[in-house]
Amino acid sequence: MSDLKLTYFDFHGGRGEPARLALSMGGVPFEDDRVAFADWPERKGSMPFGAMPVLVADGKVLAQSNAINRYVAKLTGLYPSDFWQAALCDEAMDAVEDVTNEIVRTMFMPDEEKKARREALAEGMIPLYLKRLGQNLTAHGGRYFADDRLTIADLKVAMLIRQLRSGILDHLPTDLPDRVAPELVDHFQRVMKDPPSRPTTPSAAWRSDRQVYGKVLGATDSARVLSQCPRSVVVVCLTSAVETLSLLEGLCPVRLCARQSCCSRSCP
Ligand SMILES: N[C@@H](CCC(=O)N[C@@H](CS)C(=O)NCC(=O)O)C(=O)O
Repeated sequence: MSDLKLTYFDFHGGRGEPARLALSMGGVPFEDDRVAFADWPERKGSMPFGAMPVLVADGKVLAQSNAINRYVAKLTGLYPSDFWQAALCDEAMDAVEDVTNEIVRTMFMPDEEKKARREALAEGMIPLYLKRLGQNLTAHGGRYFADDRLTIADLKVAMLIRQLRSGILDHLPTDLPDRVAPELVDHFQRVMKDPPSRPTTPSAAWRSDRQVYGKVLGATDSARVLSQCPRSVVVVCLTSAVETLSLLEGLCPVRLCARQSCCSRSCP
């Protein structure tokens, strides 16, 4: 068995989570290297494309999330051997990447521009993609995206649905998946019920060296906010509370700052 290290941000979502879930579900041991947002600037330069996830297998480095997903899924039996079924799996994963790329593009936009762009996405591209993914799911029997069984594609689509419903993304209505593709919501709930696929929580190391302060902010681009924070303090946006609170589960008591404006270093 390869010696594996998977490096990704320390939260239970995004591009790194499907591979984490697949390895956990497959019982494949791996080093779960979680990067705190505050540490990202100093680690970015060491990543092949300046981004994560990155997998190191026996000292060899692999970047690009879907390449990692496919590799890990082959190791864990979550990738079809039939070429056509494998292509269906890839189709779903690439569709999720298209949506993710569009959302990520809005992350650092000024608020008004972000609002307009996200509202446009919520009217156009995202429902189009969700509907098509839902139709694909139905066309393949309604339970899985490919091969009549759980594959890495199911994990990746489920992560997108969870993110869209979580409320972490301002200006995207959280009921969008329920309205336009309820079959994807059922699918997400089924996938998440599988005990080994439950989301992982932040690592103990992350917990132990940070105090967490909740702060009521209008925006939820936590990567930007967190990257400005001193290591000992993490400021969390609480307006879009669902995902944030699940991230905080078991971490420590959340304290709300009295002031409403966005800051980091002046936090207690
Ligand atoms: N095409 C790449 C995109 C990777 C990517 O943009 N990752 C994000 C996290 S999901 C990242 O590292 N962002 C921080 C940065 O770009 O500085 C992939 O699929 O892995």
